[in-house]
Amino acid sequence: MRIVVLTIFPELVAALWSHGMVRRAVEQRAVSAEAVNIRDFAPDRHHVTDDRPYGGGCGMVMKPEPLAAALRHARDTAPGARAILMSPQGRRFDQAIARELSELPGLILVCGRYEGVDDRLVGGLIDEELSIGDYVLTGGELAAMAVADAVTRLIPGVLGGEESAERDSFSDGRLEHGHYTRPPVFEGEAVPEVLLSGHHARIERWRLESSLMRTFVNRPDLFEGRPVAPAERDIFEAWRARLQGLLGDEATPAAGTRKRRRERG
Ligand code: 4HQ
Repeated sequence: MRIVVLTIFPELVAALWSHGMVRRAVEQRAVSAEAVNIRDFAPDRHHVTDDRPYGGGCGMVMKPEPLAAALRHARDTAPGARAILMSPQGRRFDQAIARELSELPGLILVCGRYEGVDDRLVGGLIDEELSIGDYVLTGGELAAMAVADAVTRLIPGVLGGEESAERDSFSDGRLEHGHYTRPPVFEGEAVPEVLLSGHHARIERWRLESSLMRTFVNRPDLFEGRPVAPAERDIFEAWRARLQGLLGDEATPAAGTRKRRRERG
């Protein structure tokens, strides 16, 4: 995968490939990453990339010519790449989109500054707009880095153990289970007993239950519009049984549903 980021602050973006797992991915040649300075494509002597907005008002707009030239250059060095503008108006970036992008031959991530880029670029040289969330950044760089980071760790070979990506939060529509390491007791709090037991089946079940509980409490929206897997159903049924024990059979609507089904035979 080739990733080219167009920015007026290439050092800021290059910090991503100088550290940690993304650096290793570049060293392994799993990705080739480059931050291209848009200013290098400004034709005038002072390499100006911004100008005043037509119609007046405060703030500046990114001039289309340097960006267009930088984009054409990037397309030449990244065949088949998708050109993406970082923008609050874009499709909301998530793990499913990260997976989709990780299967492309290349990404060209365009970072605006100031009030944004001249709108004529959006309909033309840009394939798609992506947003990393409903808040306003001073530039697209942090958004591009978030996308490049999330995509890079999904490229085959980058994580080492591919199953690690399968266990990630969101990859199966749930948050991840809790994690613990030594010491066994920290500030009076012990690691859950089962994790020290060496009993793999029970550990797997604990992890699934932890994952479901954290999702249920923190992000119940993640359960909407997706099927409940059989192993998940087992745990939900166990919760239901415990709640019914606590509240009494008739007190829960679910108990009523079951009774009616029994009556229907
Ligand atoms: N931007 N997700 C770049 C964002 C943003 C976001 C605001 C994009 C400033 C110039 N980008 N302009 N949120 O806040 O992607």
